[in-house]
Amino acid sequence: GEPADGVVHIPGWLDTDRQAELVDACREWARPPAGMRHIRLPGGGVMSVRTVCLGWHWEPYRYVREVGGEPVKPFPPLLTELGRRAVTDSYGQDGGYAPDVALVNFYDDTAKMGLHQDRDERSMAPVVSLSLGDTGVFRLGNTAGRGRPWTDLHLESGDLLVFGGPSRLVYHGVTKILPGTGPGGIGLDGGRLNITLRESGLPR
Ligand code: MD3
Ligand code: FE
Repeated sequence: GEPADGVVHIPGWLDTDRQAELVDACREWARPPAGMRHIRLPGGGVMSVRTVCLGWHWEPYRYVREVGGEPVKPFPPLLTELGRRAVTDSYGQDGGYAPDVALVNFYDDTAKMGLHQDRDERSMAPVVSLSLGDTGVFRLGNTAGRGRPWTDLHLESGDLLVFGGPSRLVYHGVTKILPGTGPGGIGLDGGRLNITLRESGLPR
C-alpha cells in the first residue's frame, strides 16, 4: 500500500526463512569490534535503541568510517541485493539503487525513537526499512515539522517500508514496541530489529 506520496508498505515482504537469515546476520554484525551500542546525542543523552552500522557509522550529524577507534564493518552484498529488490518491488525499477550504509536498530520493550528527519545523507535516494521481531508502532509525520498530521502504522516482522521522492524528508519515529508480538522460528526471543538501507552520497 501507499500510505503517503512515495511511501510504499509491503507487509510480509520477507518470508520466515529470510527473516531468520537476517536475524542471524544481525547477531553477527552486533558483535564487537564496532558492534551494537547506544549512540550518544550531542546534548549528552543516549538513544534508547541500540545500533550497529555497516559501511559507514552514523553519528549526529555525519557519517564516519570508525566507531570507538575501530573500523566500521563492511556493507554486505546481501543487503545491496535486498535493497535493489525492495526498490524494484516498490517503484517498478531499481533506479540504480546502490546503498552503502545500513543502520541496524534494536528496540527492547521500552525503546522508542522520537520524531526526526534523516538528513545526514547527501543522496536523496530512497531509504529501505526491514522489520524483524516484535511489532513497532511507526509514526509517519509530515515534512513541515514534528506536529500533526501524522499516521501511525504497525510495522510487523517481515514488513518492507520504502521512503522515496517527496517522502524522503518526512518526520518519522517509533512511539512504542508491542512486546510478545513477534513470530517464533526466526531466532529472535524478544524485541524488534529494524534494518535501514541508505545511500550516503559520500565517496567510495
Ligand atoms: C522515512 N528507524 O533509523 S524505519 C532510522 O523503525 C529510523 O528503526 C525507524 O527512523 C526504525 O532513522 C524507522 C522507517 C524509516 C527509516 C528511515 C526513513 C522511515 C524513513 C528516512 C526517511 C524517511
Ligand atoms: Fe529515521
